[in-house]
Amino acid sequence: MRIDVLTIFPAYLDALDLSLVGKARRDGLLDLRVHDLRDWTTDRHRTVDDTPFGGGAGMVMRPDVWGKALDDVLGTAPAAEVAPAAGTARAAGAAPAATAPPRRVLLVPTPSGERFTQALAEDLAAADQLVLACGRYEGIDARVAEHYRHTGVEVHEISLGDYVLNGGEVAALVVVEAVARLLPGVIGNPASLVEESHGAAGLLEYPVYTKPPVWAGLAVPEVLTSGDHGKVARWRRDQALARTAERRPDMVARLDPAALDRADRAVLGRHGWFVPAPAADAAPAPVRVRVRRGTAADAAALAELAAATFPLACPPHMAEADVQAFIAAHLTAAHFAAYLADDARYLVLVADAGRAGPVGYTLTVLPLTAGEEPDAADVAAVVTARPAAELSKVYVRPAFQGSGVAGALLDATVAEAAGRAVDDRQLAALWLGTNKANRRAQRSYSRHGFVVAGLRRFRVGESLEEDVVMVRDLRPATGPGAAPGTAVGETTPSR
Ligand code: JDH
Repeated sequence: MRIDVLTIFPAYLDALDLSLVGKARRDGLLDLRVHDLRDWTTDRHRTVDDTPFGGGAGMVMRPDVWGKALDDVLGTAPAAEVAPAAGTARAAGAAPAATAPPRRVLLVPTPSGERFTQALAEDLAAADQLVLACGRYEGIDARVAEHYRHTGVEVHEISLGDYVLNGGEVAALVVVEAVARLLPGVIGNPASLVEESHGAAGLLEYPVYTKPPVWAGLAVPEVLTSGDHGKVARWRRDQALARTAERRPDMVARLDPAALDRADRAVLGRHGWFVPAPAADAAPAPVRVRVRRGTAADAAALAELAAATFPLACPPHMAEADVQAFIAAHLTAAHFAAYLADDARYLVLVADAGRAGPVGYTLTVLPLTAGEEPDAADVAAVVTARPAAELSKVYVRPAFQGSGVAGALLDATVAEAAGRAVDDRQLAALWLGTNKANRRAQRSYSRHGFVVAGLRRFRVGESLEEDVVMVRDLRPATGPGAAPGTAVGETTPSR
Protein backbone atom coordinates (compact mmCIF):
# COMPACT_ATOMS: atom_id res chain seq x y z
CA MET A 1 0.00 0.00 0.00
CA ARG A 2 1.06 3.56 -0.68
CA ILE A 3 0.23 6.31 1.80
CA ASP A 4 0.96 10.01 1.15
CA VAL A 5 0.70 12.53 3.97
CA LEU A 6 0.56 16.25 3.13
CA THR A 7 1.31 18.65 5.99
CA ILE A 8 3.07 21.91 6.81
CA PHE A 9 4.71 20.01 9.72
CA PRO A 10 6.34 16.93 8.15
CA ALA A 11 8.43 16.35 11.31
CA TYR A 12 5.16 15.64 13.18
CA LEU A 13 5.09 12.30 11.36
CA ASP A 14 8.66 11.25 12.24
CA ALA A 15 7.15 8.83 14.75
CA LEU A 16 6.10 6.67 11.80
CA ASP A 17 9.74 5.51 11.51
CA LEU A 18 9.26 3.65 14.80
CA SER A 19 7.81 0.35 15.89
CA LEU A 20 5.57 -1.76 13.67
CA VAL A 21 4.89 0.93 11.07
CA GLY A 22 8.62 1.73 10.77
CA LYS A 23 9.39 -1.96 10.27
CA ALA A 24 6.62 -2.31 7.67
CA ARG A 25 8.21 0.56 5.71
CA ARG A 26 11.69 -0.95 5.90
CA ASP A 27 10.26 -4.36 4.88
CA GLY A 28 8.67 -2.74 1.82
CA LEU A 29 5.12 -3.60 2.94
CA LEU A 30 4.20 0.06 3.20
CA ASP A 31 5.30 2.89 0.88
CA LEU A 32 4.78 5.89 3.17
CA ARG A 33 5.70 9.33 1.86
CA VAL A 34 5.43 12.49 3.95
CA HIS A 35 5.36 15.78 1.96
CA ASP A 36 5.75 19.41 2.95
CA LEU A 37 2.69 21.25 1.57
CA ARG A 38 4.79 24.41 1.18
CA ASP A 39 6.73 22.69 -1.63
CA TRP A 40 3.66 23.48 -3.81
CA THR A 41 3.61 27.22 -3.01
CA THR A 42 4.97 29.68 -5.57
CA ASP A 43 5.26 32.92 -3.59
CA ARG A 44 8.31 34.12 -1.76
CA HIS A 45 6.64 33.63 1.67
CA ARG A 46 5.46 30.08 0.83
CA THR A 47 1.92 31.12 1.87
CA VAL A 48 -0.67 28.36 2.43
CA ASP A 49 -3.45 30.35 4.19
CA ASP A 50 -5.63 33.44 3.83
CA THR A 51 -8.47 35.26 5.59
CA PRO A 52 -11.94 33.64 5.60
CA PHE A 53 -14.61 34.95 3.20
CA GLY A 54 -17.63 36.08 5.24
CA GLY A 55 -15.39 37.19 8.08
CA GLY A 56 -14.52 35.53 11.36
CA ALA A 57 -11.46 34.74 13.35
CA GLY A 58 -8.45 32.79 12.14
CA MET A 59 -7.14 31.78 8.73
CA VAL A 60 -8.23 29.19 6.15
CA MET A 61 -5.95 27.07 3.93
CA ARG A 62 -6.00 28.07 0.25
CA PRO A 63 -7.53 25.57 -2.20
CA ASP A 64 -5.11 26.38 -5.03
CA VAL A 65 -2.05 25.24 -3.08
CA TRP A 66 -3.85 22.09 -1.95
CA GLY A 67 -5.07 21.43 -5.52
CA LYS A 68 -1.57 21.42 -6.96
CA ALA A 69 -0.23 19.19 -4.19
CA LEU A 70 -3.14 16.70 -4.37
CA ASP A 71 -3.11 16.50 -8.19
CA ASP A 72 0.55 15.53 -7.97
CA VAL A 73 0.28 12.86 -5.30
CA LEU A 74 -3.06 11.45 -6.53
CA GLY A 75 -1.90 11.45 -10.13
CA THR A 76 -5.01 13.42 -11.11
CA ALA A 77 -3.16 16.28 -12.82
CA PRO A 78 -5.33 17.41 -15.79
CA ALA A 79 -2.50 16.74 -18.27
CA ALA A 80 -2.50 13.04 -17.41
CA GLU A 81 -6.19 12.70 -18.35
CA VAL A 82 -6.05 14.53 -21.66
CA ALA A 83 -3.00 12.67 -22.91
CA PRO A 84 -2.87 9.06 -21.74
CA ALA A 85 0.49 7.39 -22.12
CA ALA A 86 1.06 5.77 -25.55
CA GLY A 87 -0.35 2.26 -25.86
CA THR A 88 -2.83 2.59 -23.00
CA ALA A 89 -5.78 3.76 -25.11
CA ARG A 90 -8.22 0.87 -25.63
CA ALA A 91 -9.67 0.16 -29.09
CA ALA A 92 -13.51 0.33 -29.28
CA GLY A 93 -15.07 -3.03 -28.39
CA ALA A 94 -11.85 -4.38 -26.93
CA ALA A 95 -12.11 -6.51 -23.79
CA PRO A 96 -11.80 -4.49 -20.57
CA ALA A 97 -8.42 -4.63 -18.88
CA ALA A 98 -8.08 -7.63 -16.57
CA THR A 99 -6.88 -5.50 -13.64
CA ALA A 100 -9.21 -3.04 -11.87
CA PRO A 101 -8.04 0.58 -11.72
CA PRO A 102 -6.18 1.38 -8.51
CA ARG A 103 -8.38 2.50 -5.60
CA ARG A 104 -7.16 5.89 -4.38
CA VAL A 105 -8.72 7.43 -1.28
CA LEU A 106 -8.41 11.02 -0.09
CA LEU A 107 -8.78 11.41 3.68
CA VAL A 108 -9.34 14.87 5.14
CA PRO A 109 -9.24 15.07 8.96
CA THR A 110 -11.58 17.76 10.31
CA PRO A 111 -13.47 18.32 13.58
CA SER A 112 -16.68 18.12 11.54
CA GLY A 113 -15.91 14.79 9.86
CA GLU A 114 -17.46 11.37 10.23
CA ARG A 115 -16.06 9.35 13.09
CA PHE A 116 -12.97 7.33 12.11
CA THR A 117 -13.76 3.74 13.13
CA GLN A 118 -12.20 0.28 12.99
CA ALA A 119 -14.72 -0.56 10.25
CA LEU A 120 -13.35 2.29 8.09
CA ALA A 121 -9.75 1.25 8.90
CA GLU A 122 -10.57 -2.29 7.71
CA ASP A 123 -12.14 -0.94 4.52
CA LEU A 124 -9.20 1.40 3.86
CA ALA A 125 -6.72 -1.47 4.32
CA ALA A 126 -7.99 -2.81 0.98
CA ALA A 127 -7.20 0.41 -0.93
CA ASP A 128 -4.14 0.89 -3.14
CA GLN A 129 -3.36 4.44 -2.07
CA LEU A 130 -4.38 6.67 0.83
CA VAL A 131 -3.71 10.41 0.72
CA LEU A 132 -4.01 12.27 4.03
CA ALA A 133 -4.51 16.04 3.74
CA CYS A 134 -3.55 17.54 7.11
CA GLY A 135 -5.01 20.99 7.60
CA ARG A 136 -4.05 23.61 10.18
CA TYR A 137 -5.59 26.96 11.23
CA GLU A 138 -9.39 26.84 10.78
CA GLY A 139 -9.09 24.05 8.22
CA ILE A 140 -8.98 23.69 4.43
CA ASP A 141 -11.18 25.64 1.96
CA ALA A 142 -14.32 23.47 1.57
CA ARG A 143 -14.00 23.37 -2.23
CA VAL A 144 -11.03 21.00 -1.99
CA ALA A 145 -13.03 18.00 -0.72
CA GLU A 146 -15.92 18.93 -3.05
CA HIS A 147 -13.67 19.14 -6.12
CA TYR A 148 -12.01 15.76 -5.62
CA ARG A 149 -15.39 14.13 -4.94
CA HIS A 150 -16.63 15.55 -8.29
CA THR A 151 -13.49 14.24 -9.94
CA GLY A 152 -14.46 10.70 -8.87
CA VAL A 153 -11.93 10.34 -6.09
CA GLU A 154 -13.23 8.54 -2.97
CA VAL A 155 -13.12 11.28 -0.30
CA HIS A 156 -13.71 10.80 3.44
CA GLU A 157 -13.78 13.77 5.79
CA ILE A 158 -13.00 12.11 9.13
CA SER A 159 -12.81 13.04 12.81
CA LEU A 160 -11.12 11.22 15.67
CA GLY A 161 -13.72 12.31 18.21
CA ASP A 162 -15.49 15.17 19.90
CA TYR A 163 -12.58 17.27 21.07
CA VAL A 164 -10.65 20.00 19.29
CA LEU A 165 -7.12 19.48 17.98
CA ASN A 166 -4.91 22.06 16.29
CA GLY A 167 -4.55 20.24 12.99
CA GLY A 168 -4.94 16.96 11.11
CA GLU A 169 -1.49 15.48 11.82
CA VAL A 170 -2.52 13.45 14.89
CA ALA A 171 -5.40 12.01 12.86
CA ALA A 172 -2.91 11.05 10.11
CA LEU A 173 -0.78 9.22 12.69
CA VAL A 174 -3.89 7.43 13.93
CA VAL A 175 -5.07 6.42 10.45
CA VAL A 176 -1.62 5.19 9.36
CA GLU A 177 -1.19 3.11 12.52
CA ALA A 178 -4.73 1.67 12.44
CA VAL A 179 -4.53 0.74 8.73
CA ALA A 180 -0.89 -0.41 8.57
CA ARG A 181 -1.36 -3.07 11.28
CA LEU A 182 -4.10 -4.63 9.14
CA LEU A 183 -1.84 -5.03 6.08
CA PRO A 184 -0.71 -8.59 5.38
CA GLY A 185 2.68 -9.28 6.98
CA VAL A 186 2.78 -6.21 9.25
CA ILE A 187 1.69 -7.99 12.43
CA GLY A 188 3.99 -10.94 13.20
CA ASN A 189 1.21 -13.02 14.74
CA PRO A 190 -1.95 -12.62 12.64
CA ALA A 191 -3.79 -14.87 15.16
CA SER A 192 -4.21 -11.76 17.30
CA LEU A 193 -6.05 -10.05 14.41
CA VAL A 194 -8.32 -13.10 14.07
CA GLU A 195 -9.03 -13.04 17.81
CA GLU A 196 -9.79 -9.33 17.52
CA SER A 197 -12.50 -9.77 14.89
CA HIS A 198 -13.98 -13.06 16.15
CA GLY A 199 -13.65 -12.40 19.86
CA ALA A 200 -16.45 -10.96 21.94
CA ALA A 201 -17.87 -9.01 19.00
CA GLY A 202 -19.23 -5.60 19.93
CA LEU A 203 -17.88 -5.74 23.48
CA LEU A 204 -14.98 -4.06 25.21
CA GLU A 205 -12.01 -6.26 26.03
CA TYR A 206 -11.75 -8.17 29.31
CA PRO A 207 -8.94 -7.05 31.70
CA VAL A 208 -5.56 -8.75 31.31
CA TYR A 209 -2.93 -9.71 33.93
CA THR A 210 0.63 -11.02 34.03
CA LYS A 211 3.32 -11.71 36.63
CA PRO A 212 3.86 -11.12 39.49
CA PRO A 213 0.74 -12.86 40.87
CA VAL A 214 0.46 -10.30 43.70
CA TRP A 215 1.42 -6.68 43.13
CA ALA A 216 0.72 -3.66 45.35
CA GLY A 217 -1.37 -5.95 47.53
CA LEU A 218 -3.57 -6.85 44.55
CA ALA A 219 -3.93 -10.51 43.59
CA VAL A 220 -4.59 -11.73 40.07
CA PRO A 221 -8.20 -13.09 39.98
CA GLU A 222 -8.00 -16.71 41.10
CA VAL A 223 -9.95 -18.08 38.13
CA LEU A 224 -7.09 -17.11 35.80
CA THR A 225 -4.64 -19.38 37.61
CA SER A 226 -7.14 -22.23 38.08
CA GLY A 227 -6.34 -23.92 34.79
CA ASP A 228 -10.08 -24.31 34.10
CA HIS A 229 -10.34 -22.99 30.52
CA GLY A 230 -14.14 -23.06 30.53
CA LYS A 231 -14.30 -20.98 33.70
CA VAL A 232 -11.66 -18.57 32.35
CA ALA A 233 -13.66 -18.05 29.16
CA ARG A 234 -16.90 -17.42 31.11
CA TRP A 235 -15.14 -15.03 33.53
CA ARG A 236 -13.59 -13.07 30.66
CA ARG A 237 -16.95 -12.78 28.93
CA ASP A 238 -18.61 -11.64 32.18
CA GLN A 239 -15.89 -9.00 32.59
CA ALA A 240 -16.26 -7.82 28.99
CA LEU A 241 -20.05 -7.53 29.39
CA ALA A 242 -19.78 -5.75 32.76
CA ARG A 243 -17.21 -3.25 31.46
CA THR A 244 -19.24 -2.57 28.34
CA ALA A 245 -22.39 -2.03 30.42
CA GLU A 246 -20.55 0.37 32.74
CA ARG A 247 -18.53 2.29 30.15
CA ARG A 248 -20.24 2.04 26.76
CA PRO A 249 -24.06 2.08 26.88
CA ASP A 250 -23.98 2.86 23.13
CA MET A 251 -22.33 -0.53 22.48
CA VAL A 252 -24.76 -2.43 24.74
CA ALA A 253 -27.73 -0.95 22.88
CA ARG A 254 -26.26 -2.32 19.61
CA LEU A 255 -25.71 -5.89 20.85
CA ASP A 256 -27.44 -8.67 18.94
CA PRO A 257 -29.63 -10.54 21.47
CA ALA A 258 -29.26 -13.72 19.40
CA ALA A 259 -25.61 -13.75 20.50
CA LEU A 260 -26.49 -13.40 24.22
CA ASP A 261 -26.88 -16.57 26.30
CA ARG A 262 -28.56 -16.84 29.73
CA ALA A 263 -25.36 -16.06 31.60
CA ASP A 264 -24.76 -12.98 29.38
CA ARG A 265 -28.30 -11.74 30.08
CA ALA A 266 -27.82 -12.24 33.81
CA VAL A 267 -24.65 -10.08 33.78
CA LEU A 268 -26.37 -7.37 31.72
CA GLY A 269 -29.40 -7.52 34.05
CA ARG A 270 -27.20 -6.83 37.07
CA HIS A 271 -26.09 -3.70 35.22
CA GLY A 272 -29.62 -2.60 34.38
CA TRP A 273 -29.86 -3.89 30.79
CA PHE A 274 -32.68 -6.22 29.68
CA VAL A 275 -33.62 -7.83 26.38
CA PRO A 276 -37.34 -7.57 25.56
CA ALA A 277 -39.17 -10.16 23.47
CA PRO A 278 -39.05 -9.44 19.73
CA ALA A 279 -41.79 -7.00 18.65
CA ALA A 280 -43.58 -7.20 15.31
CA ASP A 281 -41.99 -3.94 14.16
CA ALA A 282 -38.53 -4.09 15.64
CA ALA A 283 -35.69 -6.51 16.31
CA PRO A 284 -35.03 -6.58 20.04
CA ALA A 285 -32.00 -4.85 21.46
CA PRO A 286 -30.97 -4.56 25.10
CA VAL A 287 -32.83 -1.74 26.83
CA ARG A 288 -31.64 0.23 29.86
CA VAL A 289 -34.16 -0.22 32.70
CA ARG A 290 -33.71 1.61 35.98
CA VAL A 291 -35.67 0.65 39.09
CA ARG A 292 -36.70 3.73 41.09
CA ARG A 293 -39.37 4.83 43.53
CA GLY A 294 -42.64 5.88 41.95
CA THR A 295 -43.75 9.51 42.00
CA ALA A 296 -47.13 11.21 41.56
CA ALA A 297 -46.26 11.71 37.88
CA ASP A 298 -46.35 7.92 37.34
CA ALA A 299 -50.03 7.38 38.22
CA ALA A 300 -51.53 7.33 34.71
CA ALA A 301 -48.73 5.29 33.13
CA LEU A 302 -48.85 2.70 35.95
CA ALA A 303 -52.64 2.38 35.64
CA GLU A 304 -52.27 1.77 31.91
CA LEU A 305 -49.52 -0.77 32.54
CA ALA A 306 -51.59 -2.56 35.20
CA ALA A 307 -54.72 -2.65 33.03
CA ALA A 308 -52.71 -4.09 30.14
CA THR A 309 -50.90 -6.66 32.28
CA PHE A 310 -53.45 -7.84 34.86
CA PRO A 311 -55.74 -9.75 32.44
CA LEU A 312 -52.78 -11.77 31.13
CA ALA A 313 -52.07 -13.05 34.64
CA CYS A 314 -55.66 -14.14 35.31
CA PRO A 315 -56.54 -17.84 35.19
CA PRO A 316 -58.40 -18.71 31.95
CA HIS A 317 -61.67 -19.67 33.73
CA MET A 318 -62.07 -16.13 35.11
CA ALA A 319 -64.90 -14.22 33.39
CA GLU A 320 -63.82 -11.22 31.28
CA ALA A 321 -66.41 -9.06 33.07
CA ASP A 322 -64.91 -9.97 36.45
CA VAL A 323 -61.45 -9.10 35.18
CA GLN A 324 -62.64 -5.69 33.93
CA ALA A 325 -64.55 -5.07 37.16
CA PHE A 326 -61.39 -5.77 39.13
CA ILE A 327 -59.40 -3.30 37.01
CA ALA A 328 -62.05 -0.60 37.50
CA ALA A 329 -62.18 -1.27 41.22
CA HIS A 330 -58.44 -1.48 41.93
CA LEU A 331 -56.20 -0.38 39.08
CA THR A 332 -57.24 3.10 37.90
CA ALA A 333 -54.99 6.17 37.78
CA ALA A 334 -56.84 7.43 40.86
CA HIS A 335 -55.87 4.28 42.77
CA PHE A 336 -52.25 4.70 41.77
CA ALA A 337 -52.33 8.40 42.66
CA ALA A 338 -53.54 7.38 46.13
CA TYR A 339 -50.79 4.74 46.50
CA LEU A 340 -48.14 7.20 45.35
CA ALA A 341 -49.39 9.92 47.70
CA ASP A 342 -49.24 7.70 50.80
CA ASP A 343 -45.69 6.51 51.27
CA ALA A 344 -46.20 5.50 54.89
CA ARG A 345 -48.66 2.85 53.69
CA TYR A 346 -47.45 2.04 50.15
CA LEU A 347 -44.09 1.43 48.53
CA VAL A 348 -44.22 1.72 44.74
CA LEU A 349 -41.12 0.82 42.73
CA VAL A 350 -41.09 1.46 38.99
CA ALA A 351 -38.95 -0.29 36.35
CA ASP A 352 -38.37 2.70 34.10
CA ALA A 353 -37.21 2.15 30.51
CA GLY A 354 -36.67 5.86 29.86
CA ARG A 355 -38.48 6.98 26.72
CA ALA A 356 -40.37 3.67 26.60
CA GLY A 357 -41.85 4.53 30.02
CA PRO A 358 -42.54 2.09 32.85
CA VAL A 359 -42.24 -1.59 31.91
CA GLY A 360 -43.02 -2.93 35.37
CA TYR A 361 -43.77 -2.03 38.96
CA THR A 362 -44.17 -3.46 42.42
CA LEU A 363 -46.71 -2.32 45.00
CA THR A 364 -45.92 -3.16 48.60
CA VAL A 365 -48.43 -2.57 51.41
CA LEU A 366 -46.66 -1.61 54.61
CA PRO A 367 -48.04 -2.12 58.12
CA LEU A 368 -48.67 1.16 59.97
CA THR A 369 -47.89 -0.29 63.39
CA ALA A 370 -45.61 -3.14 64.33
CA GLY A 371 -48.53 -5.15 65.67
CA GLU A 372 -50.77 -4.65 62.64
CA GLU A 373 -52.01 -7.91 61.19
CA PRO A 374 -51.60 -8.61 57.51
CA ASP A 375 -54.91 -8.07 55.67
CA ALA A 376 -56.37 -11.56 55.97
CA ALA A 377 -56.63 -13.70 59.08
CA ASP A 378 -55.52 -16.84 57.25
CA VAL A 379 -52.37 -15.01 56.12
CA ALA A 380 -51.66 -13.81 59.64
CA ALA A 381 -51.67 -17.45 60.66
CA VAL A 382 -48.90 -18.41 58.23
CA VAL A 383 -46.80 -15.24 58.28
CA THR A 384 -45.39 -15.36 61.76
CA ALA A 385 -42.58 -12.80 61.47
CA ARG A 386 -43.57 -9.25 62.52
CA PRO A 387 -43.77 -6.59 61.31
CA ALA A 388 -44.56 -7.94 57.83
CA ALA A 389 -45.36 -6.08 54.59
CA GLU A 390 -47.37 -7.45 51.69
CA LEU A 391 -45.79 -7.50 48.25
CA SER A 392 -49.17 -6.93 46.63
CA LYS A 393 -48.28 -6.54 42.93
CA VAL A 394 -45.40 -7.45 40.64
CA TYR A 395 -46.45 -6.43 37.15
CA VAL A 396 -44.16 -6.60 34.14
CA ARG A 397 -45.13 -5.76 30.57
CA PRO A 398 -45.40 -8.93 28.45
CA ALA A 399 -42.44 -7.90 26.25
CA PHE A 400 -40.21 -7.82 29.33
CA GLN A 401 -41.49 -11.02 30.98
CA GLY A 402 -38.60 -13.45 31.15
CA SER A 403 -36.09 -10.65 30.59
CA GLY A 404 -35.03 -10.36 34.22
CA VAL A 405 -36.90 -7.10 34.91
CA ALA A 406 -39.16 -8.87 37.45
CA GLY A 407 -36.08 -10.13 39.26
CA ALA A 408 -34.55 -6.65 39.36
CA LEU A 409 -37.83 -5.27 40.73
CA LEU A 410 -37.99 -8.02 43.37
CA ASP A 411 -34.39 -7.42 44.47
CA ALA A 412 -35.00 -3.68 44.73
CA THR A 413 -38.26 -4.20 46.63
CA VAL A 414 -36.61 -6.58 49.09
CA ALA A 415 -33.74 -4.09 49.58
CA GLU A 416 -36.16 -1.16 50.11
CA ALA A 417 -38.39 -3.14 52.47
CA ALA A 418 -35.40 -4.40 54.47
CA GLY A 419 -34.45 -0.77 55.07
CA ARG A 420 -37.89 0.15 56.45
CA ALA A 421 -38.85 0.33 60.11
CA VAL A 422 -42.32 0.43 61.69
CA ASP A 423 -42.59 1.74 65.28
CA ASP A 424 -38.78 1.61 65.36
CA ARG A 425 -38.89 -2.08 64.49
CA GLN A 426 -37.15 -3.26 61.36
CA LEU A 427 -39.55 -4.89 58.84
CA ALA A 428 -39.07 -8.63 59.43
CA ALA A 429 -40.81 -10.16 56.43
CA LEU A 430 -42.23 -9.52 52.99
CA TRP A 431 -45.09 -11.83 52.03
CA LEU A 432 -47.15 -12.36 48.90
CA GLY A 433 -50.00 -14.46 47.61
CA THR A 434 -49.65 -15.95 44.14
CA ASN A 435 -52.05 -18.17 42.18
CA LYS A 436 -51.61 -21.81 43.11
CA ALA A 437 -51.49 -22.87 39.46
CA ASN A 438 -48.78 -20.37 38.51
CA ARG A 439 -45.68 -22.51 39.03
CA ARG A 440 -43.50 -20.15 36.97
CA ALA A 441 -44.22 -17.24 39.33
CA GLN A 442 -43.53 -19.43 42.36
CA ARG A 443 -40.19 -20.54 40.92
CA SER A 444 -39.27 -16.93 40.23
CA TYR A 445 -40.17 -15.87 43.79
CA SER A 446 -38.18 -18.75 45.32
CA ARG A 447 -35.15 -17.71 43.27
CA HIS A 448 -35.43 -14.39 45.09
CA GLY A 449 -35.55 -15.86 48.57
CA PHE A 450 -39.33 -16.42 49.03
CA VAL A 451 -40.39 -19.62 50.77
CA VAL A 452 -43.89 -21.20 50.68
CA ALA A 453 -45.60 -20.62 54.03
CA GLY A 454 -49.17 -21.81 53.39
CA LEU A 455 -52.39 -21.20 51.42
CA ARG A 456 -55.14 -18.56 51.43
CA ARG A 457 -58.58 -18.59 49.77
CA PHE A 458 -60.46 -15.57 48.37
CA ARG A 459 -63.17 -14.64 45.83
CA VAL A 460 -62.92 -12.85 42.50
CA GLY A 461 -66.54 -12.30 41.43
CA GLU A 462 -68.11 -15.76 41.32
CA SER A 463 -64.95 -17.83 41.41
CA LEU A 464 -63.19 -19.01 44.51
CA GLU A 465 -59.42 -18.60 44.10
CA GLU A 466 -56.59 -20.20 45.96
CA ASP A 467 -53.20 -18.54 46.49
CA VAL A 468 -49.93 -19.88 47.71
CA VAL A 469 -48.54 -17.58 50.41
CA MET A 470 -44.77 -17.08 50.15
CA VAL A 471 -42.58 -15.23 52.63
CA ARG A 472 -39.19 -13.55 52.29
CA ASP A 473 -37.36 -13.08 55.57
CA LEU A 474 -35.89 -9.58 55.69
CA ARG A 475 -33.88 -9.95 58.88
CA PRO A 476 -30.15 -9.88 58.33
CA ALA A 477 -28.90 -13.42 58.11
CA THR A 478 -25.95 -14.46 60.23
CA GLY A 479 -23.26 -16.88 59.24
CA PRO A 480 -22.62 -18.77 56.00
CA GLY A 481 -26.19 -20.13 55.74
CA ALA A 482 -27.41 -16.60 54.95
CA ALA A 483 -30.57 -16.26 52.87
CA PRO A 484 -29.96 -15.35 49.19
CA GLY A 485 -30.01 -11.68 48.34
CA THR A 486 -28.47 -10.44 51.55
CA ALA A 487 -25.10 -8.74 51.66
CA VAL A 488 -23.71 -11.35 54.01
CA GLY A 489 -21.38 -13.78 52.26
CA GLU A 490 -21.01 -11.62 49.18
CA THR A 491 -17.54 -11.73 47.68
CA THR A 492 -15.24 -8.97 48.80
CA PRO A 493 -12.42 -7.49 46.70
CA SER A 494 -8.96 -8.89 47.34
CA ARG A 495 -7.78 -5.65 48.97
C1 JDH B 1 -8.11 18.83 11.31
C2 JDH B 1 -7.39 22.34 11.57
C3 JDH B 1 -7.95 22.89 13.90
C4 JDH B 1 -9.71 23.88 15.30
C5 JDH B 1 -13.14 25.28 14.55
C6 JDH B 1 -14.25 23.42 15.51
C7 JDH B 1 -15.75 25.18 17.14
C8 JDH B 1 -11.43 24.15 13.17
N1 JDH B 1 -11.14 15.04 16.26
C9 JDH B 1 -10.58 16.21 15.81
N2 JDH B 1 -10.60 17.33 16.47
N3 JDH B 1 -10.01 18.27 15.77
C10 JDH B 1 -9.57 17.76 14.61
C11 JDH B 1 -8.92 18.55 13.57
C12 JDH B 1 -8.67 19.91 13.83
C13 JDH B 1 -8.15 20.70 12.82
C14 JDH B 1 -7.87 20.18 11.56
C15 JDH B 1 -8.63 18.02 12.32
C16 JDH B 1 -7.39 21.23 10.78
N4 JDH B 1 -7.84 22.00 12.78
C17 JDH B 1 -9.32 23.47 14.04
C18 JDH B 1 -10.97 24.45 15.47
C19 JDH B 1 -11.83 24.60 14.40
N5 JDH B 1 -13.86 24.82 15.68
C20 JDH B 1 -14.96 22.92 16.74
N6 JDH B 1 -16.12 23.75 17.02
C21 JDH B 1 -16.74 23.25 18.25
C22 JDH B 1 -15.03 25.65 15.90
C23 JDH B 1 -10.18 23.58 12.99
C24 JDH B 1 -9.93 16.43 14.61
C25 JDH B 1 -9.72 15.41 13.65
N7 JDH B 1 -9.56 14.61 12.90
